[in-house]
Amino acid sequence: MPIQAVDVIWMNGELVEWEKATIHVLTHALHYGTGVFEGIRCYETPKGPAVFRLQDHMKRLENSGRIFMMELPYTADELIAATHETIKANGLQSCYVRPIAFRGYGEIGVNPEANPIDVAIAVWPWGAYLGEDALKDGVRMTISSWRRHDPNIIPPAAKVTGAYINSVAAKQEAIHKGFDEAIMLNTQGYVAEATGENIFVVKDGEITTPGLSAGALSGITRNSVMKLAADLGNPVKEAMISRSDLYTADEMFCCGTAAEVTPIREIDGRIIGPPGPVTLEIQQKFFDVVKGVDEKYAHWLDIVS
Ligand code: PPE
Repeated sequence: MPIQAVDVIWMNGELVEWEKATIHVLTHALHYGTGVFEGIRCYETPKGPAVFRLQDHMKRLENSGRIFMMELPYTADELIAATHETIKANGLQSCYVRPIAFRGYGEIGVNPEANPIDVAIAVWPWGAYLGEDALKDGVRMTISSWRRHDPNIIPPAAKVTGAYINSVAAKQEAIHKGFDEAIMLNTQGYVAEATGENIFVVKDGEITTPGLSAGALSGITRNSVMKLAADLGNPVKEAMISRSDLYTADEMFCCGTAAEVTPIREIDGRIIGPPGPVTLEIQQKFFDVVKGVDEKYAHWLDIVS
């Protein structure tokens, strides 16, 4: 997805011009993947631009850092204020928000501890992640030949830059095979997640998703979908999901901040079909909530004042 440049990026406490938000080529994170990040969306609502579950995202960023002994030099509240400042400074009504904290320039070598922890927050307008038609018509997925990294290799609970090489490999393979996205199995062979989304399966009216112990990122959209589905009278069950569960599903969808709630219409030549009623109901509810139409979850919306 192309980046649409805006005016300024927040870097280590200051707003800097977009073109000047650069780093040294010997930045530790570039060499060793020592960065933690988030993906957040800000939606246009009747009360103005609103960031969806901002506090939860900043908390996860802090936790990702904690797993890798990276104590962030800013508190979650400071990063929340910085996010507001950056959105306002760029005059955006809706956007994607990308905070990143990473080991910067200092030493080269695997031990990162002499390197500073730099923090940046970028925002830009971003459309539908899996393509403009994806939200309406659904996407085609394939099961990757690459396995998801295991909790004792790289914890899926941490949104760490280095781990994404696993997603990159699976994504490229899927695109080269002619699919939109890859589903990754864990080392035991059960469904973990997609390269940047959590997976949900609907069978005989029952909704299931892999548990976090299957190697899924604790997605904030996943958590939101689980709450909304329960409200709609159809609570989601966490279960071990095998590839045949995917092939025989009545409906499937994936979700994430970037992908929002995207239906899956085919998996490896097995046609699941156009988006089904359970998927569509959850998708509608999700957009009503993030866009401030449904007031019940107003506390999830962080209004940029
Ligand atoms: N799994 C993975 C591997 C993942 O990267 C994401 C988010 C999710 C699940 C869903 O998590 P959440 O956004 O909290 O619901 N992926 C982010 C980055 C995508 C990218 O290409 O970069 C995102 O959706 O912003």
